[in-house]
Amino acid sequence: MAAQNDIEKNYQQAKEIYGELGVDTDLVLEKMNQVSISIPCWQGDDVSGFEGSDELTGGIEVTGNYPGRASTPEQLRKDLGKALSLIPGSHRVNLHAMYSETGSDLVDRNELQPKHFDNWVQWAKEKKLGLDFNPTFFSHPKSDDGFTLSHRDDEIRNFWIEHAKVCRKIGEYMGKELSDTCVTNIWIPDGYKDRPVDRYSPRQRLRKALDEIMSVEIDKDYNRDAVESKLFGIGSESYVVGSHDFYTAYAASRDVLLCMDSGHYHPEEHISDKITAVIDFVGELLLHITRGVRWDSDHVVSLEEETRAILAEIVRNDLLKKVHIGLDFFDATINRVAAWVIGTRNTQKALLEALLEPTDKLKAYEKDGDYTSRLALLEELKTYPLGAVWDYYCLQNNVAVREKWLAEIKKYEKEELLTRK
Ligand code: RNT
Ligand code: ZN
Repeated sequence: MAAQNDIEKNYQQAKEIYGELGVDTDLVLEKMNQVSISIPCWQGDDVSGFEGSDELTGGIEVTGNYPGRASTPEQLRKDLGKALSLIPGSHRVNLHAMYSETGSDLVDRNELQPKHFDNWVQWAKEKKLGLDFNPTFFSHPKSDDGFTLSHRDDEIRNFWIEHAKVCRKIGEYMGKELSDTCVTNIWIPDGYKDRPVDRYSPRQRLRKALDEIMSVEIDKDYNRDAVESKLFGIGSESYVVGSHDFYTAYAASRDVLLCMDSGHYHPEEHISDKITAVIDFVGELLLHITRGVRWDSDHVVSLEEETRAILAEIVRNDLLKKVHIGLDFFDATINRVAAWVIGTRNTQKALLEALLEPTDKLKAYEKDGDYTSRLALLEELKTYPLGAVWDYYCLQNNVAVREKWLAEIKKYEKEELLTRK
């Protein structure tokens, strides 16, 4: 493993190499520290939550039974803390309503209050983290038939409307307490396995339900709302009420963010191309960066073509303030703490690569119609010393360089995870 001296030496060399292209690597590393990534708490416990439910519903699926799953709030926070200590920069944790802590009280989701998330908020304060939030519209008896906010039954639909309303208040509370705007994201599983005859009424009900939810006054400095679209789920293969067109139109016509999950599209359809298509109409975006393998499988984010393309789009178009970068994966076949570290560090590497790009130069080639130079430089850049800058960034932030973090995870696995029943 490279010694500190080597890392610094390699960085100096890389600095010169990028410098020749007019890229200031020191400045890039300052920018790196200003970008926080929203890390999904649900990777730590296979989307189980603390309500005692033992079944994950809603058409999403976690496979694997790697030992050490967090089953208490303390364990989940401890695991998150471990992961965060191996990720450079300061970040955010994304919570779901099912991660409430209600003590011995049985509190249904329509009655949740900010106090049920106080432990999370105190922990986030200590760790200097932001929090994001999601109402949970699955793994609950009232979502068993596959419909929530678009349910034809008023009572059930109203239950879920109430749930979303209290969640926006909780998001506002989190944002206020942490002086850091919380993004509260609505994703519902509603849809049909087989071809419906009436595709319209559920969408009309969903639109009205959302309007009612959003009519509750919220301080936008503390909470912003997002709606997440989807193509299909398990059990909703033929029709999803909250489809891409539905939510794009909804977000564009309301003061609400659009959430695009990179696993929610046709395999050849990419959200990297969608960012600039919608941003001027929706104002701000939330991303759920994930890796779909053949389907919406929520594999851990990899440093692959689409991840790099997404981050490049954000940086090239100066959209870091308008695009909230969140991750969404849950894999139970590998160490769950390592999964957070791998997925987040990969997203950061893609961000770093994007920030190190001499975009002005490339744009000038494009403007001049010199597509040869554009392609030549884009391809040469792929073997530029990104790794040397990344290593130095980790060193600067006092986190393990290269795969050194893995030894810490193995130790944590032995001392903590494997002792869990
Ligand atoms: C489901 C959505 C949603 C969930 C989380 C747990 O398809 O992607 O974002 O993954 O809310
Ligand atoms: Zn998602």
